[in-house]
Amino acid sequence: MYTTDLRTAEEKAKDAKLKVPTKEEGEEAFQARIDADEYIEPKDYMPDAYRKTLVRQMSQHAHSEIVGMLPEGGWVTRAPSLKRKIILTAKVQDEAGHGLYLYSAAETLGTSREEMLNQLHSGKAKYSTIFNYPTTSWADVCTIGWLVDGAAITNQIPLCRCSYGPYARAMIKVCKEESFHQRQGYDGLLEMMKGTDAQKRMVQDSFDRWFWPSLMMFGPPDSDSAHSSQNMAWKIKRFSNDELRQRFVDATIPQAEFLGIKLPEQVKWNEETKHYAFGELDWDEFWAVVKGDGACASNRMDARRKAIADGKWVREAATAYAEKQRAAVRAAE
Ligand code: FAQ
Repeated sequence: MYTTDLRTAEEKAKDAKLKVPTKEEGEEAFQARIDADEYIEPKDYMPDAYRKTLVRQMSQHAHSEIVGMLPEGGWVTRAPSLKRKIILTAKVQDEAGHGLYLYSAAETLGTSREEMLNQLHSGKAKYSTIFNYPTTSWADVCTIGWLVDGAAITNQIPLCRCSYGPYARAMIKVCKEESFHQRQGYDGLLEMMKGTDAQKRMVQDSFDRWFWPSLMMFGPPDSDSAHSSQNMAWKIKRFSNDELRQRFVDATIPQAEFLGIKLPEQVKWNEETKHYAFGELDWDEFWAVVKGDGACASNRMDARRKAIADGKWVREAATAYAEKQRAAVRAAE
Protein backbone atom coordinates (compact mmCIF):
# COMPACT_ATOMS: atom_id res chain seq x y z
CA MET A 1 0.00 0.00 0.00
CA TYR A 2 1.24 3.52 -0.85
CA THR A 3 1.82 5.82 2.16
CA THR A 4 3.41 9.24 2.71
CA ASP A 5 3.80 8.59 6.44
CA LEU A 6 7.48 7.77 6.80
CA ARG A 7 7.53 7.61 10.61
CA THR A 8 8.81 4.44 12.29
CA ALA A 9 6.42 2.41 14.44
CA GLU A 10 8.22 3.76 17.50
CA GLU A 11 7.75 7.38 16.36
CA LYS A 12 4.06 6.76 15.61
CA ALA A 13 3.53 5.36 19.11
CA LYS A 14 5.26 8.41 20.62
CA ASP A 15 3.19 10.86 18.54
CA ALA A 16 -0.03 9.08 19.44
CA LYS A 17 0.63 9.92 23.08
CA LEU A 18 1.03 13.62 22.23
CA LYS A 19 -2.24 15.43 22.10
CA VAL A 20 -2.96 18.83 20.63
CA PRO A 21 -3.86 21.15 23.52
CA THR A 22 -7.36 22.58 23.54
CA LYS A 23 -7.84 26.37 23.53
CA GLU A 24 -8.50 26.28 27.29
CA GLU A 25 -5.37 24.24 27.95
CA GLY A 26 -3.31 26.61 25.78
CA GLU A 27 -4.63 29.64 27.66
CA GLU A 28 -4.00 27.99 31.02
CA ALA A 29 -0.38 27.23 30.08
CA PHE A 30 0.00 30.81 28.79
CA GLN A 31 -1.33 32.26 32.07
CA ALA A 32 1.01 29.97 34.03
CA ARG A 33 3.96 31.43 32.11
CA ILE A 34 2.75 34.96 32.87
CA ASP A 35 2.28 34.09 36.54
CA ALA A 36 5.84 32.76 36.61
CA ASP A 37 7.03 36.16 35.26
CA GLU A 38 8.28 34.68 31.98
CA TYR A 39 8.48 36.94 28.95
CA ILE A 40 6.21 36.10 26.03
CA GLU A 41 8.10 36.26 22.72
CA PRO A 42 6.70 36.84 19.20
CA LYS A 43 6.60 33.19 18.12
CA ASP A 44 5.15 31.92 21.41
CA TYR A 45 1.52 30.94 21.77
CA MET A 46 -0.65 33.85 22.93
CA PRO A 47 -4.43 34.29 23.10
CA ASP A 48 -5.86 36.44 20.29
CA ALA A 49 -7.16 38.98 22.82
CA TYR A 50 -3.65 39.39 24.30
CA ARG A 51 -2.24 40.05 20.83
CA LYS A 52 -5.07 42.47 20.04
CA THR A 53 -4.79 44.54 23.20
CA LEU A 54 -1.01 44.76 22.80
CA VAL A 55 -1.28 46.00 19.21
CA ARG A 56 -3.86 48.54 20.43
CA GLN A 57 -1.73 49.82 23.31
CA MET A 58 1.66 49.67 21.59
CA SER A 59 0.44 51.35 18.41
CA GLN A 60 -1.33 54.03 20.47
CA HIS A 61 1.93 54.51 22.33
CA ALA A 62 3.95 54.72 19.07
CA HIS A 63 1.46 57.21 17.61
CA SER A 64 1.77 59.34 20.76
CA GLU A 65 5.53 59.49 20.34
CA ILE A 66 5.40 60.72 16.75
CA VAL A 67 2.43 63.05 17.22
CA GLY A 68 4.26 64.36 20.33
CA MET A 69 7.06 65.54 18.04
CA LEU A 70 4.73 68.07 16.42
CA PRO A 71 4.15 70.60 19.23
CA GLU A 72 7.85 70.58 20.15
CA GLY A 73 9.14 70.51 16.56
CA GLY A 74 7.32 73.81 15.97
CA TRP A 75 9.50 75.44 18.65
CA VAL A 76 12.95 74.43 17.37
CA THR A 77 13.38 77.65 15.38
CA ARG A 78 12.01 79.73 18.26
CA ALA A 79 14.09 78.25 21.10
CA PRO A 80 15.70 81.11 23.07
CA SER A 81 19.38 80.12 22.63
CA LEU A 82 21.63 77.87 20.56
CA LYS A 83 21.99 75.54 23.56
CA ARG A 84 18.20 75.18 23.93
CA LYS A 85 17.82 74.63 20.16
CA ILE A 86 20.36 71.81 20.20
CA ILE A 87 18.74 70.17 23.22
CA LEU A 88 15.25 70.46 21.74
CA THR A 89 16.36 69.08 18.37
CA ALA A 90 17.92 66.08 20.13
CA LYS A 91 14.73 65.52 22.14
CA VAL A 92 12.48 65.62 19.08
CA GLN A 93 14.78 63.12 17.34
CA ASP A 94 14.60 60.87 20.41
CA GLU A 95 10.79 60.87 20.16
CA ALA A 96 11.06 59.73 16.53
CA GLY A 97 13.34 56.92 17.70
CA HIS A 98 10.81 55.90 20.37
CA GLY A 99 8.13 55.74 17.68
CA LEU A 100 10.39 53.50 15.59
CA TYR A 101 11.16 51.05 18.43
CA LEU A 102 7.50 50.86 19.29
CA TYR A 103 6.26 50.34 15.72
CA SER A 104 8.95 47.67 15.24
CA ALA A 105 7.97 45.95 18.49
CA ALA A 106 4.27 46.09 17.53
CA GLU A 107 5.05 44.66 14.06
CA THR A 108 6.32 41.47 15.75
CA LEU A 109 2.65 40.83 16.58
CA GLY A 110 1.75 40.60 12.90
CA THR A 111 0.35 44.07 12.12
CA SER A 112 2.32 46.14 9.60
CA ARG A 113 3.50 49.67 10.29
CA GLU A 114 1.56 50.87 7.26
CA GLU A 115 -1.64 49.43 8.69
CA MET A 116 -1.02 51.05 12.08
CA LEU A 117 -0.35 54.43 10.47
CA ASN A 118 -3.48 54.11 8.32
CA GLN A 119 -5.47 53.52 11.51
CA LEU A 120 -3.97 56.67 13.04
CA HIS A 121 -4.66 58.82 9.99
CA SER A 122 -8.21 57.52 9.56
CA GLY A 123 -8.99 58.34 13.21
CA LYS A 124 -9.50 54.67 14.14
CA ALA A 125 -6.47 54.53 16.43
CA LYS A 126 -5.93 56.89 19.34
CA TYR A 127 -2.91 58.80 20.59
CA SER A 128 -2.37 60.50 23.93
CA THR A 129 -4.87 63.27 24.70
CA ILE A 130 -2.03 65.50 25.93
CA PHE A 131 -0.86 66.31 22.41
CA ASN A 132 -4.15 67.94 21.51
CA TYR A 133 -3.44 70.92 23.78
CA PRO A 134 -1.78 74.03 22.27
CA THR A 135 1.86 74.93 22.96
CA THR A 136 1.66 78.71 23.14
CA SER A 137 4.91 79.78 24.87
CA TRP A 138 8.52 78.67 25.38
CA ALA A 139 7.56 77.79 28.97
CA ASP A 140 5.11 75.24 27.50
CA VAL A 141 7.98 73.43 25.79
CA CYS A 142 9.82 73.18 29.13
CA THR A 143 6.62 72.15 30.92
CA ILE A 144 6.08 69.37 28.38
CA GLY A 145 9.56 68.06 29.26
CA TRP A 146 8.91 68.28 32.99
CA LEU A 147 5.27 67.17 33.27
CA VAL A 148 4.52 65.24 30.07
CA ASP A 149 7.79 63.32 29.96
CA GLY A 150 7.57 62.98 33.76
CA ALA A 151 4.12 61.38 33.48
CA ALA A 152 5.33 59.23 30.57
CA ILE A 153 8.27 57.90 32.66
CA THR A 154 6.01 57.13 35.63
CA ASN A 155 3.78 55.09 33.31
CA GLN A 156 6.63 53.50 31.35
CA ILE A 157 9.02 52.32 34.07
CA PRO A 158 6.59 49.51 35.02
CA LEU A 159 6.25 48.72 31.27
CA CYS A 160 9.96 47.70 31.31
CA ARG A 161 8.66 44.62 33.17
CA CYS A 162 5.62 44.10 30.96
CA SER A 163 5.01 40.48 29.93
CA TYR A 164 5.60 40.99 26.20
CA GLY A 165 9.39 40.78 25.66
CA PRO A 166 9.83 43.15 22.67
CA TYR A 167 7.71 45.87 24.36
CA ALA A 168 9.52 45.52 27.71
CA ARG A 169 12.95 45.71 26.05
CA ALA A 170 12.01 48.75 23.93
CA MET A 171 10.89 50.54 27.10
CA ILE A 172 14.30 50.33 28.77
CA LYS A 173 16.01 52.67 26.30
CA VAL A 174 12.91 54.86 26.01
CA CYS A 175 12.85 55.40 29.78
CA LYS A 176 16.53 56.39 29.88
CA GLU A 177 15.92 59.03 27.23
CA GLU A 178 12.69 60.25 28.85
CA SER A 179 14.65 60.91 32.07
CA PHE A 180 16.95 63.26 30.16
CA HIS A 181 13.87 64.91 28.61
CA GLN A 182 12.28 65.45 32.00
CA ARG A 183 15.44 67.02 33.44
CA GLN A 184 15.98 69.34 30.49
CA GLY A 185 12.40 70.60 30.84
CA TYR A 186 12.78 71.20 34.56
CA ASP A 187 16.14 72.90 34.00
CA GLY A 188 14.53 75.28 31.47
CA LEU A 189 11.82 76.20 33.98
CA LEU A 190 14.35 76.71 36.81
CA GLU A 191 16.19 79.17 34.61
CA MET A 192 13.00 81.07 33.79
CA MET A 193 12.07 81.23 37.48
CA LYS A 194 15.38 83.04 38.11
CA GLY A 195 14.45 85.58 35.42
CA THR A 196 12.03 88.50 35.06
CA ASP A 197 8.48 88.73 36.46
CA ALA A 198 7.17 88.17 32.92
CA GLN A 199 9.13 84.91 32.68
CA LYS A 200 7.84 83.77 36.08
CA ARG A 201 4.26 84.54 35.00
CA MET A 202 4.85 82.53 31.83
CA VAL A 203 5.92 79.49 33.89
CA GLN A 204 2.93 79.79 36.22
CA ASP A 205 0.51 80.15 33.31
CA SER A 206 2.03 77.14 31.62
CA PHE A 207 1.78 75.01 34.77
CA ASP A 208 -1.87 76.06 35.26
CA ARG A 209 -2.75 74.87 31.72
CA TRP A 210 -0.71 71.64 31.63
CA PHE A 211 -0.99 70.23 35.15
CA TRP A 212 -4.50 68.77 34.84
CA PRO A 213 -4.11 67.39 31.29
CA SER A 214 -0.84 65.72 32.36
CA LEU A 215 -2.75 63.86 35.09
CA MET A 216 -5.23 62.68 32.44
CA MET A 217 -2.39 60.97 30.53
CA PHE A 218 -2.76 58.04 32.97
CA GLY A 219 -6.18 57.25 31.55
CA PRO A 220 -9.67 57.20 33.10
CA PRO A 221 -10.26 56.41 36.78
CA ASP A 222 -9.84 52.70 37.59
CA SER A 223 -13.62 52.33 37.88
CA ASP A 224 -13.99 53.37 34.18
CA SER A 225 -10.90 51.65 32.80
CA ALA A 226 -12.15 49.02 30.37
CA HIS A 227 -8.83 47.22 29.87
CA SER A 228 -7.19 47.41 33.30
CA SER A 229 -8.27 44.22 35.02
CA GLN A 230 -7.47 41.85 32.13
CA ASN A 231 -4.24 43.70 31.29
CA MET A 232 -3.11 43.53 34.90
CA ALA A 233 -3.81 39.78 34.95
CA TRP A 234 -1.66 39.51 31.81
CA LYS A 235 1.01 41.74 33.41
CA ILE A 236 0.91 44.18 30.55
CA LYS A 237 -0.02 46.71 33.21
CA ARG A 238 1.67 46.37 36.60
CA PHE A 239 -0.14 49.25 38.36
CA SER A 240 -3.55 50.78 37.86
CA ASN A 241 -4.22 54.17 36.24
CA ASP A 242 -5.07 55.76 39.61
CA GLU A 243 -2.03 54.29 41.37
CA LEU A 244 0.35 55.70 38.77
CA ARG A 245 -1.45 59.06 38.71
CA GLN A 246 -1.02 59.35 42.51
CA ARG A 247 2.64 58.35 42.26
CA PHE A 248 3.19 61.10 39.69
CA VAL A 249 1.41 63.75 41.79
CA ASP A 250 3.43 62.82 44.88
CA ALA A 251 6.70 63.17 42.95
CA THR A 252 5.73 66.34 41.10
CA ILE A 253 4.30 68.60 43.81
CA PRO A 254 7.60 68.98 45.74
CA GLN A 255 9.29 69.79 42.41
CA ALA A 256 6.64 72.45 41.71
CA GLU A 257 7.16 73.90 45.20
CA PHE A 258 10.92 74.04 44.63
CA LEU A 259 10.30 75.98 41.42
CA GLY A 260 8.16 78.47 43.35
CA ILE A 261 4.92 77.65 41.54
CA LYS A 262 1.57 78.49 43.15
CA LEU A 263 -0.36 75.24 43.46
CA PRO A 264 -4.07 74.82 42.68
CA GLU A 265 -6.20 75.00 45.84
CA GLN A 266 -7.36 71.38 45.39
CA VAL A 267 -3.80 70.13 45.92
CA LYS A 268 -3.24 69.41 49.63
CA TRP A 269 -0.95 67.12 51.59
CA ASN A 270 -2.96 64.48 53.45
CA GLU A 271 -1.17 63.53 56.65
CA GLU A 272 -3.30 60.41 57.08
CA THR A 273 -2.72 58.86 53.68
CA LYS A 274 0.77 60.41 53.28
CA HIS A 275 -0.19 61.41 49.74
CA TYR A 276 -1.18 64.65 48.02
CA ALA A 277 -4.93 64.94 47.47
CA PHE A 278 -5.86 66.69 44.21
CA GLY A 279 -9.64 66.45 43.89
CA GLU A 280 -11.62 65.22 40.91
CA LEU A 281 -10.34 65.73 37.35
CA ASP A 282 -12.61 67.03 34.61
CA TRP A 283 -13.44 63.66 33.06
CA ASP A 284 -15.91 65.21 30.59
CA GLU A 285 -13.02 67.17 29.13
CA PHE A 286 -10.89 64.01 29.03
CA TRP A 287 -13.47 61.94 27.12
CA ALA A 288 -14.18 64.84 24.75
CA VAL A 289 -10.45 65.07 23.90
CA VAL A 290 -10.21 61.27 23.57
CA LYS A 291 -13.06 61.46 21.05
CA GLY A 292 -11.19 64.06 18.97
CA ASP A 293 -12.47 67.37 20.34
CA GLY A 294 -9.02 68.65 21.41
CA ALA A 295 -8.03 72.17 20.32
CA CYS A 296 -5.19 70.89 18.10
CA ALA A 297 -6.64 67.50 17.03
CA SER A 298 -7.35 68.37 13.39
CA ASN A 299 -4.02 70.26 13.04
CA ARG A 300 -2.12 67.27 14.33
CA MET A 301 -3.73 64.85 11.86
CA ASP A 302 -3.33 67.32 8.96
CA ALA A 303 0.38 67.58 9.80
CA ARG A 304 0.71 63.77 9.97
CA ARG A 305 -1.09 63.21 6.64
CA LYS A 306 1.06 65.89 5.00
CA ALA A 307 4.24 64.26 6.37
CA ILE A 308 3.17 60.90 4.86
CA ALA A 309 2.36 62.50 1.50
CA ASP A 310 5.57 64.60 1.44
CA GLY A 311 7.70 61.59 2.39
CA LYS A 312 6.31 59.33 -0.37
CA TRP A 313 9.18 60.04 -2.80
CA VAL A 314 11.75 59.35 -0.05
CA ARG A 315 10.20 55.94 0.72
CA GLU A 316 10.03 55.13 -2.98
CA ALA A 317 13.64 56.20 -3.56
CA ALA A 318 14.84 54.18 -0.52
CA THR A 319 12.95 51.09 -1.74
CA ALA A 320 14.35 51.47 -5.28
CA TYR A 321 17.88 51.90 -3.90
CA ALA A 322 17.55 48.80 -1.68
CA GLU A 323 16.29 46.81 -4.67
CA LYS A 324 19.26 48.02 -6.75
CA GLN A 325 21.66 46.93 -3.99
CA ARG A 326 20.00 43.49 -3.79
CA ALA A 327 20.24 43.11 -7.60
CA ALA A 328 23.96 44.00 -7.48
CA VAL A 329 24.56 41.36 -4.75
CA ARG A 330 22.61 38.74 -6.78
CA ALA A 331 24.60 39.57 -9.93
CA ALA A 332 27.90 39.18 -8.04
CA GLU A 333 26.91 35.73 -6.67
N1 FAQ B 1 -5.26 59.46 25.68
O1 FAQ B 1 -9.08 50.98 29.72
P1 FAQ B 1 -8.17 52.14 29.71
C1 FAQ B 1 4.70 60.33 25.67
C2 FAQ B 1 -8.28 55.35 26.13
S1 FAQ B 1 4.01 58.79 25.47
C3 FAQ B 1 -6.03 58.86 24.73
O2 FAQ B 1 -7.65 52.63 31.01
P2 FAQ B 1 -5.54 51.19 28.94
C4 FAQ B 1 6.12 60.52 25.22
C5 FAQ B 1 -7.76 53.92 25.99
O3 FAQ B 1 -6.95 53.77 24.85
C6 FAQ B 1 2.33 58.97 26.02
N2 FAQ B 1 -6.78 57.76 24.98
O4 FAQ B 1 -6.95 51.85 28.68
C7 FAQ B 1 6.33 61.91 24.78
C8 FAQ B 1 -9.07 53.16 25.91
O5 FAQ B 1 -9.65 53.31 24.62
P3 FAQ B 1 -9.62 52.09 23.51
C9 FAQ B 1 1.57 57.79 25.68
C10 FAQ B 1 -6.70 57.26 26.24
O6 FAQ B 1 -4.88 50.96 27.64
C11 FAQ B 1 6.51 62.91 25.71
C12 FAQ B 1 -9.98 53.94 26.84
O7 FAQ B 1 -9.42 55.24 26.94
N3 FAQ B 1 1.89 56.70 26.55
O8 FAQ B 1 4.01 61.14 26.16
C13 FAQ B 1 -5.91 57.83 27.25
O9 FAQ B 1 -5.64 50.04 29.89
C14 FAQ B 1 6.72 64.22 25.28
C15 FAQ B 1 -10.09 53.28 28.21
O10 FAQ B 1 -8.87 53.37 28.95
C16 FAQ B 1 1.40 55.47 26.36
O11 FAQ B 1 0.66 55.22 25.43
C17 FAQ B 1 -5.18 58.99 26.94
N4 FAQ B 1 -4.41 59.63 27.84
O12 FAQ B 1 -4.73 52.35 29.73
C18 FAQ B 1 6.38 62.19 23.43
C19 FAQ B 1 1.85 54.44 27.36
N5 FAQ B 1 -6.05 57.10 28.37
O13 FAQ B 1 -8.16 51.85 23.17
C20 FAQ B 1 6.60 63.51 23.00
C21 FAQ B 1 1.29 53.08 27.08
C22 FAQ B 1 -6.90 56.11 28.07
O14 FAQ B 1 -10.25 50.90 24.15
C23 FAQ B 1 6.78 64.51 23.95
N6 FAQ B 1 -0.14 53.03 27.31
N7 FAQ B 1 -7.31 56.20 26.80
O15 FAQ B 1 -10.39 52.63 22.34
C24 FAQ B 1 -0.69 52.75 28.50
O16 FAQ B 1 -0.02 52.57 29.51
C25 FAQ B 1 -2.19 52.61 28.55
O17 FAQ B 1 -2.66 52.39 27.25
C26 FAQ B 1 -2.92 53.84 29.18
C27 FAQ B 1 -4.43 53.58 29.11
C28 FAQ B 1 -2.51 54.00 30.65
C29 FAQ B 1 -2.62 55.12 28.42
